[in-house]
Formats: sequence, structure tokens, C-alpha cells
Amino acid sequence: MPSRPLTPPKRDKVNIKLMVLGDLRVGKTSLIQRFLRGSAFTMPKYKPTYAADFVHKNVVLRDKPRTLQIWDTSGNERQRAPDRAFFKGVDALVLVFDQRRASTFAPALDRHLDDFLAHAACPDPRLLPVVVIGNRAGEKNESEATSGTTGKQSESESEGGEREVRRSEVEAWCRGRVEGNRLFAYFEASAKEGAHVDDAFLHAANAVLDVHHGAVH
Ligand SMILES: Nc1nc2c(ncn2[C@@H]2O[C@H](COP(=O)(O)OP(=O)(O)OP(=O)(O)O)[C@@H](O)[C@H]2O)c(=O)[nH]1
Ligand SMILES: [Mg+2]
Repeated sequence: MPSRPLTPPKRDKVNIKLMVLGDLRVGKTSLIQRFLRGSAFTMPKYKPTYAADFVHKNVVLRDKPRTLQIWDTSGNERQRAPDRAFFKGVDALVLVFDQRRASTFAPALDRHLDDFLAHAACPDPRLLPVVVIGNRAGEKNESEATSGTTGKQSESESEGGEREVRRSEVEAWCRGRVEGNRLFAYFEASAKEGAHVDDAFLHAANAVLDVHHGAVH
């Protein structure tokens, strides 16, 4: 009689839950909408996300159809319900900061990640894929691109300012952040121009499949 394997093979993972966190106005909603709509996306006027909401996107990964459930959240943590019920069952995190505003990188990302780890009952934080997105990458400095005049800095000028966060700083942050977790990855992306947005979300989903199928320990 053939012996049964000690552990049955895991069922393939079809539904993947991604959670997008980051400070106010870093571009979380815009990145998600760019991922959903591709080249049909146009930048809407800013409308803050209230609390949390989710969208679905169907993709084919590793030759199988899968559904990504992507949770968009408010950058204002006070809007999160105290029990953080929507953190339950999250397979991977997408942490977003604005490359032109260093205040939205560390320690803001530390705060969002700590809040997640404190509430999510994550079975093993070493096996949680975390994709960091530095948004507004590679865009022209708007103040340079226009008149080049100097003077009192307006909000829009500060938003179009120089890149403030270097790749090496983010990679160093990723390496040290959760002991034993090698599943941090960094993408420089732009919701406005579309660069690397798909790469970042699909990397998160693929990393979930790697973990689920035991390719990462
Ligand atoms: N130039 C540029 N502007 C962007 C980009 N992504 C977002 N924005 C703008 O930044 C502002 C905030 O974008 P949202 O996507 O609403 O930011 P959010 O992180 O969802 O904000 P909250 O929901 O309030 O937490 C909007 O005015 C966007 O048009 C980008 O890649 N480039
Ligand atoms: Mg939003």
C-alpha cells in the first residue's frame, strides 16, 4: 500500500489580499487606480480616502487566474477602526511614501508597519512580503519645468520639489526592519506616469505565492 505524504500539498492560492498603507497624500489611491486602469488612468483631483475600502483586480499569475483584493486606506490612522478588523487575513503589505517628502518615509513607514504588526495577528512576520513604493519617482521638477522663478514656496512648489529620499536609504531600511524577513522589496514608481506600478503590485502577489507554496522559509 503506498504511504500517504505526511503533509498534503497546499491548495493553490487564488485569492490574494494586499493592504496599502502610508501617510496622507503619498499617492496610495492613485497608485491603486493606476494599477487597475493602466493607460486609461488619469490623475483625478485629490480626494482623501475615508477609513478603508477595497477593489478587486483579476490577473493571471503562474498560468492561473487569481483575484487580488487590494485594500486602500486613509493616511490618517485615527480613521482606522480600533480593532483594525480589515487587517485580518492580509497576505502582503504595500507601504507607500512620497519621494519628495522625506517625512513620509521613516519613521512614518515604521509607524504604519508597527501598527499593522500590533493588530494583524500575523502568523509569522518573517514570512510577510512587504513591498515599499517610493512614489513620484523620475518626474520632472515642476518648478524647474515651468517659469523657474523663485520666491515664497507655495504648497504646489513644495510638492513638485527635489527628490529627498535616496534608494540606498530605503534599501537599508528594508534590510533591517523585521529580523529574519528577506521579503522586503523596494520600487521607485510614479502613479502619474505609470512607471513600475504594475511591477510593484505583481511582485507583492508573486511573493505571496512563493510563501504559500513553501518556496521561502
Ligand atoms: N505628481 C504626482 N502627483 C501624484 C502622484 N500620485 C499622487 N499624486 C497626487 O497627490 C495627491 C494625493 O494622491 P492620493 O492618491 O489621493 O493620495 P493618498 O495617499 O491616497 O491620500 P489619502 O487617501 O488622503 O491618505 C493627489 O493630488 C494626486 O493627484 C504621482 O505619482 N505624481
Ligand atoms: Mg487615498
